[in-house]
Amino acid sequence: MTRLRDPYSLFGLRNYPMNIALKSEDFLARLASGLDARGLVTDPADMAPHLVDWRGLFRGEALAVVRPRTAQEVAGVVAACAQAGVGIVPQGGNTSLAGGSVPAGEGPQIVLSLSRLNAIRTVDKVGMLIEVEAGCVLQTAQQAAAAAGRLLPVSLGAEGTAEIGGIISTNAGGINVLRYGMTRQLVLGLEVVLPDGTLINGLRHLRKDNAGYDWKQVFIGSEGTLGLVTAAVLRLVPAPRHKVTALLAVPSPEAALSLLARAQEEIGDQVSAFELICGLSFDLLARNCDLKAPLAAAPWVVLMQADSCLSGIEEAMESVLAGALEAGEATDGVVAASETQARQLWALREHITEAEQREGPSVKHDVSVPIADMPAFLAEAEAEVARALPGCRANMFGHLGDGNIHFNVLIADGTDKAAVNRTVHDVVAKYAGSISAEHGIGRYRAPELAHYKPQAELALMRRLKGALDPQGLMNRGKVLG
Ligand code: 2HG
Ligand code: ZN
Repeated sequence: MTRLRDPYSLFGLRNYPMNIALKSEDFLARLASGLDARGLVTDPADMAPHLVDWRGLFRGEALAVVRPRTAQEVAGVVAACAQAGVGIVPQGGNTSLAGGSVPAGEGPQIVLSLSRLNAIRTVDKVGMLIEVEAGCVLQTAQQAAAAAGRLLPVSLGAEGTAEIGGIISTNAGGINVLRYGMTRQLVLGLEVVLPDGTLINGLRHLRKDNAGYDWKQVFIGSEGTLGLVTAAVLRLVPAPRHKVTALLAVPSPEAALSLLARAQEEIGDQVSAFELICGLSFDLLARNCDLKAPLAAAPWVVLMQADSCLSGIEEAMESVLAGALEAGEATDGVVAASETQARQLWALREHITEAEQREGPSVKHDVSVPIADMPAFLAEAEAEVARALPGCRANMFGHLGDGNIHFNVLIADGTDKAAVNRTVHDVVAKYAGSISAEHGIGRYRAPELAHYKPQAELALMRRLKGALDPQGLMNRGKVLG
């Protein structure tokens, strides 16, 4: 085993006087005794990918990366950490955009990777649910549901890497929220490990369960700061057999909202995705990813999808598009004629993050405002960026149907990122919006949460944190800072 510095000399005893006698090697040996040979990683090269986020913006240190295979092993590791006063950073696919899954804060910590708990335990076609372990990759769970003729309706760009535990811990959003809701709406049951190592099995296969507090909600979206998700029961829906995808040039966000209203009136809740993308995103896609939209250049573009178990959805979409073109809500449009074409249209949307990353430094904002206020918000926030941050450009794209836009600012080297955040978030606050619609707070937005969240709500959050994690071991430095 690699010899490590003693965590207490490493991080200072002053703040963490819990178990003074404990030495890091004794502690790690104790962890190793309950795990198999691959369960404890201390080699710096093997640990390295777990200590940095995928964008290379957030880095941290850990005593070890611990990789248990079962919920019982997770509980044992957490209990040992609780006894030793060692912090725990839960980690799934490490796809966070908010630095939520790499170590931050002070004191000795381990990264607890859930990736080896990756079994799909049940796919229940009649009960329309799936029971799956936390480390299962979202796409693998989607494929298992599809093989049973069902849909697991969480869909997002990172689905080939993101794991179910992280999806639940961050209450992930994605492109299908408009129709199926956030992850929270899909969770029927959870198995969790509390910060003291208690394992709680709430994996009930029930649609209705009003017997007592719905405690699972506390662990959904709390970003691993209150406990660890080890397995879940998720709701499935019937897999739609007919799907229609359209890309439309629109003159403005106002026009896009009229188009959304038209689509919802004519197609109803079968509109499953409604994404708004600004012209700059297409410049970035062409320049950095060699991807081009099959449309005339436009200030804004809408990517819309509707799906249904019944036929007729294609005709309904065509009628919506004809109406939109006639009313001036759209100036150009294409409808995918095949699954391949639909994938090509979605590839444009899914590559924006990569195209933006390749362009240079950017500051991300994942904000929501009331849907009807989105046009005014976009105009005001863009004007404010131009006024307060000369040389910066707003790359705006996202889930208009959910009132959630990724208002990312491309910055010049040396720009004060905190000032960029404040410029955008002050406009969000003016519209009574949220500074995190779907990516979470993590480490990145913790100072902004402290600034914008009302004191009474922060106090309530601290009471919850104190009740469940009195030692402050879980995901230090995240959410509440
Ligand atoms: C998306 O909607 C993701 O594509 C990522 O939430 C957004 O890169 C981003 O800012
Ligand atoms: Zn998004």
